[in-house]
Amino acid sequence: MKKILIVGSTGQIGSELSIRLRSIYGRDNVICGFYTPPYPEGFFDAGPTAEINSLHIEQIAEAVKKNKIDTIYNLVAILSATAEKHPKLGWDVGIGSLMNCLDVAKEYNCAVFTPSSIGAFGPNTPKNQTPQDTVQRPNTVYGITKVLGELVSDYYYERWKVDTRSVRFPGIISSMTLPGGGTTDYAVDIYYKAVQGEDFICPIQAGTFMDMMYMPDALDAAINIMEANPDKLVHRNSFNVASMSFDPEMIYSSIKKQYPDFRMRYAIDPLKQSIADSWPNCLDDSCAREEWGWHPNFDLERTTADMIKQLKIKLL
Ligand code: AKB
Repeated sequence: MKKILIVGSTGQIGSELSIRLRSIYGRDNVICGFYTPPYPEGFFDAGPTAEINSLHIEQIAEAVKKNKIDTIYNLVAILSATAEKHPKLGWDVGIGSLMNCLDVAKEYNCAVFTPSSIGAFGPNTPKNQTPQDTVQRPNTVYGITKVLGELVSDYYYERWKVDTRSVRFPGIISSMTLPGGGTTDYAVDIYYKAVQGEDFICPIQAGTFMDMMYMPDALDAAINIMEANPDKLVHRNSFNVASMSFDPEMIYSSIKKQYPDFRMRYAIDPLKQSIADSWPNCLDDSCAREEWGWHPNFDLERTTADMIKQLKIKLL
């Protein structure tokens, strides 16, 4: 049975990953590191927690030692659009947390998952069916931290046999905790507006395609890569994973089937648009499928149906 520490467990991914991991490995075998509020409802009653500022390595080490942790999920990051506004913060948080987790993992013999992103690609990368191994010259701070994360994670594996593994997440759509500061956030915000009966102002231009994924598939990816048979892994940091690619018009049409009066207008955010333009349209995830059996379950229509169902429970 694994003993897991999630560093940054209160954000969009962590708040749902913690629930899923506890359902698999047991409530007391998953320690949720928290630092920045707000905390998800019922957070402190749901299982063991540890206050961890991931920029303080001794706090990570203490939690690992005390709880005999063997696997660290490092989910701390400043997302793409916010990192462009505050580049030093984006760098310090992304790289600081990564290096601290890797060094603690090296000392205490832990496996480490640190998500990469479609943001690890840049304007010179092939846009369609982006290969697993290709040009990675991102022009955002977030993207640079993700490329460095991939390289240094592979380095810790090659040099010190730290069991590092990762996936390149697309934009993640979910209903429990809002993302913050990402370029793909519009694909979450649009559902909230539809369910709340408000118009949606879209910051991303029609015709801009990006990969997206519904949270249950993202959780499967994060858990299954850590469970994969290491002998089958040709790659480690980091795997392309994909489930759907759409532009704003496609998600709008999908929602309009359930809310025919829902209206969307455009007010393009130049920063987010330039980031989106530098990212791929859709990734080729065949290596993840071959090496550890990755397969998604949610397409756009299934995602829309479930998001609307969940948000009605949450908001109405
Ligand atoms: C962002 O938009 O910054 C993130 C990502 C794709 O990594 N959601």
